[in-house]
Amino acid sequence: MKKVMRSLVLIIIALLIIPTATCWANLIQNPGFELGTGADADNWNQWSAERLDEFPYSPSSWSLHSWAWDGTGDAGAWQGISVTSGTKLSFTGYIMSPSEGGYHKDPLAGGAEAFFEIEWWQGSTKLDSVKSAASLMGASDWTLYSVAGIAPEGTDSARFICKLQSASGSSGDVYFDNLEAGIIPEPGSLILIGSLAIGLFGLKNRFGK
Ligand SMILES: [Ca+2]
Repeated sequence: MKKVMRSLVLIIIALLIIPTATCWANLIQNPGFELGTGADADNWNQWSAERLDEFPYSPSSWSLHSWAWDGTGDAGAWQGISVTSGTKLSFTGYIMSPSEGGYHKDPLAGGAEAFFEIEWWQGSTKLDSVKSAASLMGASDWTLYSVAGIAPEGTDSARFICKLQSASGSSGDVYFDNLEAGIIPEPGSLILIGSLAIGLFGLKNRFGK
């Protein structure tokens, strides 16, 4: 009887954990730019950016490369998902700019700034956006950057963006890799999961005697 109850409790805990884990499934398709044809990465909309097999985030083969060249403007790549207002999203990933100099290897300079951004959209109208608090503005080894935000009223989609912002006099190369995005659960649902877990442990102790 004790064994049966223990198995039952473990099965219920497993069923509770499965939907929780789904909340943290990566919402980014092709998050490491490993899938694609030549310079084009599958699932991504790229502008002034290309998929390159130089400087990948080890141990992968490919990353996203963008460049700034004296006023070429913003560059990068984005992909979108459907969301409802009030949804809290997180978006993280690695950014690097080479220090050696040369073709595809110039450090960011002259105000060129690389970061992650989440944009909130309603149909074809951009409502708002939020960018990572920190950004990369010079040579740097692979570093983790993150951004999080809550979808405002009226949102029906969100865009995850790897962006290189530049202006007149900006230059340099930047690489993005190993991205991850997810829905941050509401505190209420975490309390509910915690209460259920405490209840189950109580049940286990009661039947385990
Ligand atoms: Ca990669």
